[in-house]
Amino acid sequence: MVRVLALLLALLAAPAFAVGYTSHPGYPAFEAKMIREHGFKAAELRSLLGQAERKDSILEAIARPAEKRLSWGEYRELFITKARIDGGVAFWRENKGALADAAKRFGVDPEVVVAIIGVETRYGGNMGSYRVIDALATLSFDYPPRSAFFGGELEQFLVMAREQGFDALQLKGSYAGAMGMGQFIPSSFRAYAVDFDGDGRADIWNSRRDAIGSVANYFNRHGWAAGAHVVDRASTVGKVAVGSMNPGLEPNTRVGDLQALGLSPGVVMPQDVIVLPLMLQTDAGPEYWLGRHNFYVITRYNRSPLYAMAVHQLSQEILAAFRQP
Ligand SMILES: [Ca+2]
Repeated sequence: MVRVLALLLALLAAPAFAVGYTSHPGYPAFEAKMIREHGFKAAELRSLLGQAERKDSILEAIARPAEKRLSWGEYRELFITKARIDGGVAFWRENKGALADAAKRFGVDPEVVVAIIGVETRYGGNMGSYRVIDALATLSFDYPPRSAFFGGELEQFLVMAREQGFDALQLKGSYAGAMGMGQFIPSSFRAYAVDFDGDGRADIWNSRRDAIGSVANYFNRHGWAAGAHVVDRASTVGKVAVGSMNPGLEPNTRVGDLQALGLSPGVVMPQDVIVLPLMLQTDAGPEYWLGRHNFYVITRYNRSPLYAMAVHQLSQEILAAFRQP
């Protein structure tokens, strides 16, 4: 029996069982591009992609993201919890220096950086268990609706691993190839990740200082205005023009024109400020909100109004709890 088990284990461990992507019909074009544009060697690419595995659970997950399944009320319950608020206060206390340095250098409020890391990975507690190469290869080669996007991310990933001296077969991330405490996809890593602890590379998995600096830099580069309003509650004044609610992610409506849509701002705002009118569903009925420029900036991280609302509200809860003696 022991001998049979040992044989089984040896068979399971044998590389002959790895699926690999080098025989996929889409592989030759990818290989040619990596050689032509980035100077990779064919043998090196075949070794890497030959060890990448198709994961059906990734194909299932990509088809039903939380932002599309849940109402605002349900989404809010997932992220605005006592555990996540307490976790944010603890993370802030433990990383006070790094958060203060990032706020100073990048002009981004610390509570927003903390909330992003909290929503993305529970402060680094859940950074994803897929090998990034499996996630990106599966989505590049076996998910036609987004193969162009994920093919680009696979390309960026291999370049990134080479640049930073990471082992491309070891790095872990989400089912969509998002990495580290702030869940950067490879193109975002290359554009925005920073080495904020000065050890020579941006390690957003293991260095909290690097993760904090990288999220703050991302917000800085997308135009975060420190201390400015993010989103304010609106009240209804008559019948709401439902067809004009949630018109995208960018503010598009003058405050002066809100009344014609059946809304009135919950705070004093000049008539010519441009806002994003939002209607978000909860069990108790719809909530109405007015997104500002900073709300739009949060959606540059994840293009969903529910996500931006959750990050903002979590940031405010953490800030309030952090300030309590
Ligand atoms: Ca570093």
